[in-house]
Amino acid sequence: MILKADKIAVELPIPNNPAPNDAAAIQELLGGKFGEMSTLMNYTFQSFNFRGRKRLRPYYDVIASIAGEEYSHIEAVSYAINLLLTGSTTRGHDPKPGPLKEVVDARNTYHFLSTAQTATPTDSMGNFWTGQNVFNSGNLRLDLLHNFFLECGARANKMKAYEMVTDPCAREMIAYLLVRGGLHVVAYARALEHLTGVAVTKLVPTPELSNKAFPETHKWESQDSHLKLYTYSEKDFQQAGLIWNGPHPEDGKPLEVVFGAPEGFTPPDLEEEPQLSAPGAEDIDPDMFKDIAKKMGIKI
Ligand code: MN3
Repeated sequence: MILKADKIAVELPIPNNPAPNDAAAIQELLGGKFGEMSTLMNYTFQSFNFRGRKRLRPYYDVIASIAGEEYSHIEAVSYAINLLLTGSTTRGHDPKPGPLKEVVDARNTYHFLSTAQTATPTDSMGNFWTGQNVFNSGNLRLDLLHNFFLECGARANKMKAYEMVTDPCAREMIAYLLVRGGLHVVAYARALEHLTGVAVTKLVPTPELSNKAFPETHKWESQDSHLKLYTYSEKDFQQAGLIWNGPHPEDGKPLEVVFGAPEGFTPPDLEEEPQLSAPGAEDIDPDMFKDIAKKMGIKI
């Protein structure tokens, strides 16, 4: 089961300018083959489908813990896309001046035709994410090898996406994912080491460029975020610590399991976009909710 918080993992600065084509590029990190939807769904299915849990519990706990975190990553990428798209059309109800005309040449027209100027479950070319991106053979060694490869591929895409976009909103989000995805690379490398004795952490970092080359990662690393594996549960998945221990392969600092989730930040509020009929519901009176809340003793 999952417990949700109305928080976002990384505080995103408001973009300097709307940038619909930057948003289109960032879509690769959401719905691409190596995007966050893929990591989320790979580890989710692998944890649901895990056989031999009694004997191999620590591996299950690592995969299930990381699956929990990936939900917060699809959320972070989506919010960055939403913020980069905000302001790229003219707000208002009057269709005659063509409030959407500014975006007719935007690379991803789904952002405006199919949604309310918001994220889509697609890659950077507008291809919809597919379950064919999920690999779950059931063989622990194969699945962990796949996950290690997936996280390295994801890291490569994050690095390239960072190099395509210069807005602080996009870069802040990517840097956070580089740190956390970098930790997931190490986690699957450690799991493979425990399972086989092969020194997989010697392949870290792949690609070879260190996260330290990306300035926005520094504050996360100074808070030891690259060392902390969160279980996303107060009580469960504690055996992840039987695998997640020892020195970090890059800086030698001790790896640490944290029971629970990071505190997070309040998610940005997205303004209404009347030219996209979003959200509509014009005749909802906020006072109606106030009255109901008062009667029910709910704080709003
Ligand atoms: Mn991730």
